[in-house]
Amino acid sequence: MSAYFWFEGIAFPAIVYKREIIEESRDKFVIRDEDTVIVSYPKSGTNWLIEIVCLIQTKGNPKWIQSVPIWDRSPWIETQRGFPILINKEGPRFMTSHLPFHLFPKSFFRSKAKVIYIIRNPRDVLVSGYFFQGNTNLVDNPESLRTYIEWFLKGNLPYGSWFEHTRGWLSMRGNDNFLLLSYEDMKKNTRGTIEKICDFLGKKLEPDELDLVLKYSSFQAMKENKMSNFSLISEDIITNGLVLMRKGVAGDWKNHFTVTEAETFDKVFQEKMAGFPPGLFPWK
Ligand code: PPS
Repeated sequence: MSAYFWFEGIAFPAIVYKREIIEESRDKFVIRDEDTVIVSYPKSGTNWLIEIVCLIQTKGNPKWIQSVPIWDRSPWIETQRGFPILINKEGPRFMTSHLPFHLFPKSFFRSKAKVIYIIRNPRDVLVSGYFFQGNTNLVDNPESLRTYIEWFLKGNLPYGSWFEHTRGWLSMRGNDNFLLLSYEDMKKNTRGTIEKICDFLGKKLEPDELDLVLKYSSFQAMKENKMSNFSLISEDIITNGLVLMRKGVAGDWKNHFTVTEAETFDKVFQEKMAGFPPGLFPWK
């Protein structure tokens, strides 16, 4: 039996999603001008970004990130848990979504709400997803990485095709309320990226506050924070001990792809991402 249901051509893991909520998120959920949304294709560094934005809001004070689970600090719009929290919340909201562009709340496109979209080398997204989802009931269990690569290239995975997701959201480039970040830049220059996020959100941090944001959002600090490392996730989702904080590096795909797999991937990437300026994707 498949672990998914399909909505408008996109697969959603049946264990955490409901068709009605996906539909309501798109058609009825009202995004307000003062809201901020982190959007990503899964395994792109979403939780790292959430942690950073939470710490920016508290000026580096770790109390919030150490006392409230990450999915309640920035609820996922389209989930059974996140949706009701958000519709009942007053004031500016901070939220997250993995939704592809065409399923995102329609109200966003009439609002001034801010979206931060984070991208990551899709080869690393793939490897991260393979090791993560293989330990959950979110996807059908792939028998090998090769099978998972096939699914990834066809878009037969939760939230659909990475290529479509990225193409869709990149059409927002150039809008004032859209900030594009990459996992690779965040790794290379974390401080600079945090400053960029502060500028976008209109926040000013003192240098010592910025140091605290860096300290508490580091891979090691997040790995040790049970509110952020997914160790509190419900047992019916986990099959084999779930690790969110796996390696936290750029380029791990090179340890896993064969030469042929890398060539096949490159070919599909070139075809599907044709037309974007060279240099937009900051990975090799
Ligand atoms: S999810 O489940 O889709 O929301 O996953 P997501 O948070 O998008 O991505 C998980 C990957 O992000 C890495 N990660 C980090 N890297 C560096 N520094 C920090 N602080 C950090 N936090 C999370 C995490 O390790 C996953 O990548 P892999 O390659 O699997 O290690």
